[in-house]
Amino acid sequence: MMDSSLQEKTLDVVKIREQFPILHQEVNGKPLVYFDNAATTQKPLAVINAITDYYSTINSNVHRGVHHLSQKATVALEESRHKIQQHIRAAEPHQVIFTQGTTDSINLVSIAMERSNLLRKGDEVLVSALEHHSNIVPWQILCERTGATLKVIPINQQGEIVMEEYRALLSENTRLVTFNHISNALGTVNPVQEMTRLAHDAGAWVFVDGAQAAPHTAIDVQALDVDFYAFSGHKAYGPTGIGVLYGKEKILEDLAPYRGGGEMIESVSFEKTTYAGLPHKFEAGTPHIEGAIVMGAAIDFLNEIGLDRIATHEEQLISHALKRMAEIEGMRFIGEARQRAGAISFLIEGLHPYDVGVLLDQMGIALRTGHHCAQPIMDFFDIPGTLRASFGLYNTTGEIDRMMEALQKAVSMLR
Ligand code: C6P
Repeated sequence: MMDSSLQEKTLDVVKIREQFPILHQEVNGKPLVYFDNAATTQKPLAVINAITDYYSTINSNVHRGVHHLSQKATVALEESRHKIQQHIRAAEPHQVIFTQGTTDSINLVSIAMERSNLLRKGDEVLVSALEHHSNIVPWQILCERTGATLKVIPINQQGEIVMEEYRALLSENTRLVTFNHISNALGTVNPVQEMTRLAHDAGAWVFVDGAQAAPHTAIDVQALDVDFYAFSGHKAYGPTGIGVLYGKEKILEDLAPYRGGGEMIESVSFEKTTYAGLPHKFEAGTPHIEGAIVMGAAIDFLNEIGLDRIATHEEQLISHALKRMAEIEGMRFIGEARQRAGAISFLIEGLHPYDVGVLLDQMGIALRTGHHCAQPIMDFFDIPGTLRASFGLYNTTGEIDRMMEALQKAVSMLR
């Protein structure tokens, strides 16, 4: 009998789930409930098949050969770049640089800024207290190496950025402000447009970590007016090992390259090497060709469903989950931002999150436990970690109800 809750209001989830073979398995004798989408999403057949298609039909190196396959692979890769450009509403395809993922995109900019001698003692980089380690450590290294100062934009008990304190931190010394679009640890959605406007008023650049936004919300880099925006393919139903850095054209043109090698040059001699234009200047070596092409297939998949519908469906999941989870005695939500998406972090009084996570796994439910690579957030709340349920477009309210049964069972076993 079909689970009636699968037929959700906004999306035909039954049909969508048919496209995700991995979801139709049992874990520990129970149907899998996958609530670890913030770590990585599962892949639809459109993506899985596109990988096979690439290797079965056009596998070849790109931008190098006159032969048929190389040209086909090159066209497919550039078409994918074009798709991504349109998807994030960038002005030009060459503002889309293929990287290994969000972490790589952040390192690219931080290293390129150092090489371009853009920071010196007295300069300041503002980073929000809501960040994943990937959006902290590269900037810390940049500050250590240049003598600049890293300053932290505080958050409140709801897990929201404190805007008055942010305004107060901005000054003529601020060179860069960085924060995520959506927090992986708490699900907070940050006011990107407003924060960017304030940073620009102070003359600073803005780097937005969009790793958790790409699967949940439409992105318009020009409306947001950010200087840089990064995301990963694997969190948005695409392959691992591929991601994107978007940057404003003039800024990217002026930045020094961060890796040297083939593909990123115009001409090489022992006396002087000149660099290729965008985007190739930042794409040294053979790229992750299959990943880049298949990321385009993932974008097609998302657009066929529609990000607005996905966002509405996921809002329904979050509000159903928050309502149901509040039934558990001792439930403590970590992060209760007014604007939230993607993830719910929580603790249950008297229980260690790891113990609960292990019991849930035994009942077929995949949640993440721990600090979620965001230790400063855990320090702020004075906790070692949380349990985190993070949702994707294929999840259902029925699955949330199953998680609830499992949580109740885990609580009665552990108490
Ligand atoms: N967060 C999570 O379970 P990479 O590994 O480069 O694709 O993404 C890193 C990253 C950067 N920023 C944010 C906001 C993220 O959420 C992540 C990855 C995963 O929350 C793995 S720790």
